[in-house]
Amino acid sequence: MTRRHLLEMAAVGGGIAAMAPAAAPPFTLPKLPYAYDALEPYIDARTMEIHHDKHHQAYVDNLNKAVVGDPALAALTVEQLLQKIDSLPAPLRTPVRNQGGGHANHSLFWETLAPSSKSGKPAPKLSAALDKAFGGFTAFQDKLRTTALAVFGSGWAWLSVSPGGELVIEPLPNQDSPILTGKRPLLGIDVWEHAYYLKYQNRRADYLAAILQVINWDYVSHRYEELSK
Ligand code: MN3
Repeated sequence: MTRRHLLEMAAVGGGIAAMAPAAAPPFTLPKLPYAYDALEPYIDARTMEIHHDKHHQAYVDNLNKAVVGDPALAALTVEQLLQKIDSLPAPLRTPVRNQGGGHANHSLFWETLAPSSKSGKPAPKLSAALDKAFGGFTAFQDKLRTTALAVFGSGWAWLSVSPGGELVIEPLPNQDSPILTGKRPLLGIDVWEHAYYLKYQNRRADYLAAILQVINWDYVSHRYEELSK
């Protein structure tokens, strides 16, 4: 039962106000779309388990704590919260940026990964856009990898669609989402040490070479087509 289903049921049943305040917290940890060990040997099962069950859960829990007592905000999606961050009450902006960003970023991250046997290639429309923006798939991968390698401290390297519809690669610190600057994220590479330290320790370059073997290009291509409409 997702939050959206609950809201729809509540709406059918007489309005969102019919939901008891003691209902389940508004934000919930999405299930991994594959087993913890599905990305082996590139990403190890223990890292996936801790990353999803502990790190992502903590962003969800902290976001729930931040919006508790504010039903209007709790009724929004995390993407909507990030989109309207500048109009939120001042005390909420930092938790939404960090915890909401962490929740949104990881929710997308799990979906954009797949076992290497199912990684595939960008579909024609995305492939053409990558060629146009970066000069080819190999050049795109090189740019994403070097951008991720250069992130100082904790952060992500992002492939996003800009407000003007262009594909852009950018590094962002911490859990800052591309949504904060009006972009629509397609694919993010998490380079917080929690994403790779158990298997790769300080060897971020090795982790980056590995994770590029387990990108779910079907998902990313489909997302690009949806966001380009
Ligand atoms: Mn992470």
